[in-house]
Amino acid sequence: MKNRETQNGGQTMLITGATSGFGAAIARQAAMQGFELILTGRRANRLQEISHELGDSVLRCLCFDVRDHSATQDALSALTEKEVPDVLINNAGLAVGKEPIHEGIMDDWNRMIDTNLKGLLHVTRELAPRMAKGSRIINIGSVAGKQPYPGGAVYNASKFAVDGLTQAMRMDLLPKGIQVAQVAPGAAETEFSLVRFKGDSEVAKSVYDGYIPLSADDVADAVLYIATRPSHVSIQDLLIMPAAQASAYHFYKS
Ligand code: NDP
Ligand code: 8X3
Repeated sequence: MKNRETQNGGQTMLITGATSGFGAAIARQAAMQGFELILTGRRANRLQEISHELGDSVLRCLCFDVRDHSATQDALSALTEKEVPDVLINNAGLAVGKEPIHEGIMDDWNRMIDTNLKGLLHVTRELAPRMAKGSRIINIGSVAGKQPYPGGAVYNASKFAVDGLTQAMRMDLLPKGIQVAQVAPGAAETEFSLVRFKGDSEVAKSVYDGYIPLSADDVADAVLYIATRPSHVSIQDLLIMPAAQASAYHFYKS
């Protein structure tokens, strides 16, 4: 297990899903704030691009699918003691489809459950035993993990699971001195809707018509706030919404 006093700056942050959206924005803001980064995702070209952009702040890029348990183990077990994160951001995730439950597609359901729930478990099981006292784990949940909405059933279930897991992980990791937080965003314009609607860019864009959604930077700012609190301060759950969104399904659109 890593045994190193944590201080702001010079800490290591590992981000899953760093190739776009929140993960890439977190990487950029964390680099600005002096973190050294381990960036992960499936798209090697994107990892290369962001690594090139962030230069010396990036210690290592790891290309693997969080759904694949043994690939996750192989990639993460290669980390040196210095590379074991002081801050782990469990961000990789997705929604696929928006059909009602009776029309749902099994392959879509498996992708969401295997990524959002099992992927988070695969990464956490590998890293938590090596993380030092004073480290933090920040899980990216969603308002969809606090309130369900029509057509969201399995995505909702996967994010309700993240909410429950975050609370339980916090209890289990308390004696190890590892803080566990959740950031639960509302609607944010990233590649999320493009993935959800399987590449249909018109439908994806229409999700954000008539209001100003969160940006990836808005969410990254909340994550960095949690990651940089003094070590005796634990932000446990942060719900961040666009001003035009009151709940998972109440929007004020003009
Ligand atoms: P993006 O689609 O822009 O980013 C998703 C990231 O997850 C990508 O870097 C992708 O990388 C990675 N990822 C997806 N599947 C896998 C996998 N099997 N293995 C490894 N990495 C994977 O979406 P967001 O940035 O918006 O989403 C990030 C997180 O935020 C997700 O957990 C999402 O559920 C959550 N969220 C999003 C909201 C929104 O409105 N945008 C609101 C609330 C929560 P790659 O494809 O290269 O593997
Ligand atoms: C993503 C937000 O409302 O599209 O978690 O489910 S929502």
